[in-house]
Amino acid sequence: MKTVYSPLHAGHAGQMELVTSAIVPGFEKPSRAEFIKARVESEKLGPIIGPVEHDLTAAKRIHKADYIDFLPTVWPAWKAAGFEGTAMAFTWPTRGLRGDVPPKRVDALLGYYSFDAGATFVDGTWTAIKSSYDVALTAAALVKGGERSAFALCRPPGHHAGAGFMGGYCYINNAAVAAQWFLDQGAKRVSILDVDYHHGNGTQEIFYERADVQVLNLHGDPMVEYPFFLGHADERGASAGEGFNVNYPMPFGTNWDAWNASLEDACVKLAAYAPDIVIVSLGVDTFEKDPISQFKLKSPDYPKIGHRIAKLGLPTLFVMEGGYAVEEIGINAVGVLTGFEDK
Ligand code: SP5
Ligand code: ZN
Repeated sequence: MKTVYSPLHAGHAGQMELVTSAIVPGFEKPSRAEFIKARVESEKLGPIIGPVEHDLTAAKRIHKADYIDFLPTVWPAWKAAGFEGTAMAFTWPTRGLRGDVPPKRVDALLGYYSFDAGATFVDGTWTAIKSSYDVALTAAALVKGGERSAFALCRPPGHHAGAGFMGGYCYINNAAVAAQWFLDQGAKRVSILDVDYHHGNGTQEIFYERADVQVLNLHGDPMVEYPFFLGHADERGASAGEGFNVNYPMPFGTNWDAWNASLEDACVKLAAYAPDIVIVSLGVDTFEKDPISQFKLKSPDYPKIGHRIAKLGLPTLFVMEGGYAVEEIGINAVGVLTGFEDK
């Protein structure tokens, strides 16, 4: 399996993160991608290639144009306003406020275009977002070109980003962009299997009323886990999309056996949908030692995930999402990929 990787992710570094009761160094940090890349090399998964640059047309097929156009302006506007440190939102247009009038200040616009304080900017952030998008589209093209699979080593991740907002370390929804791109290239149906610990609220929102993208999501129960406000089992899609969104919320402490039962059900539904392409939103924050998560998967479980996905027998694009136990992130993420290849 080929891996697509860009060193430009590394400029998205050094930001601060708001968590319950504190501001701490960001969990979503450059070493994540470097540990994964090192493991791809040491496991000899296959060649690592650089991305082809793309314009933003494919991003605007699923994201609002004004939102995408805002992203490269953030850091220059932040500096021009005389602000320092990490550019971070602090006010949001929730119920009872106007969500239809974009304000003129960059610190206010950060809130206008986000749902939490978790999508922050430093000077290298836009370049990293763009490189992550290029990585996803380049890997998608490998699969479209006939490869059985490809690995988009995306950083920053994407699955929390909706049509018009960022959040949860995510800006452009790389998996959703790739899904739409496959459809635009002639695919009839695409399935997105999101195994990240957190619910992929952005992916769900983007495709919620559509029948041409099936979205299957395994995650911590939003009654008690981030992103809290989406990801319940009764969210099954709407209008033409009725039945094509499937959520598997699971309790804190979920181990392999329980998690695997959800994976099995999702794979049965996926096979019944018979998509042309499978996109895996590959988060490994389900790991027992993840610093921000509450599931109990162990390193030997990750190859079993890949093995089950391979049994579907479909062209498969892996898109990197979360995973914050950096020492083991390479072992676990690449474990899924080697399991897929049955090595
Ligand atoms: C892509 C992805 O995995 N995004 C996750 C965003 C999670 N943001 C909320 C994190 C809350 C962490 N609180 C626990 C602090 C541990 N001491
Ligand atoms: Zn996650």
